[in-house]
Amino acid sequence: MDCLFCKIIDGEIPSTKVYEDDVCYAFRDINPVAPTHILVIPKKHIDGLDACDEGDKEILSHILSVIKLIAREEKLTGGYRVISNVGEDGGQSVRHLHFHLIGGKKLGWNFD
Ligand code: DGP
Repeated sequence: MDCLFCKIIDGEIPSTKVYEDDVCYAFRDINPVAPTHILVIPKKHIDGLDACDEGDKEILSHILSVIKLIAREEKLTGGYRVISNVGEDGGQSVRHLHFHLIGGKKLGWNFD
């Protein structure tokens, strides 16, 4: 499968790793929109949140706990935002499930 994020997990494409375990991988976004902008992705290829099924529940809950852990390590004490874009209207450009962890500044709320 020709998937950019699978290649990042495999190390074929370099990335700045923030966290890794058996289930997920986290790395810094190439186009950060805030001082902290990290992507957390499952090692299992899943196209997006819309492609998750019952069997992926443990992966999803694990990723959410990892996000909390990373936020603590990144010292995002003032808060942060977690986003998963889904499909074309949602602005998803990479069809491998990912959660954006964004913080380090006061975030606005702007949908164009
Ligand atoms: P989304 O638009 O929600 O599908 O987010 C995809 C994100 O992936 C986007 O913020 C930019 C990031 N991205 C795309 N290609 C690369 C890459 O090669 N390396 C890294 N670190 N991030 C990438």
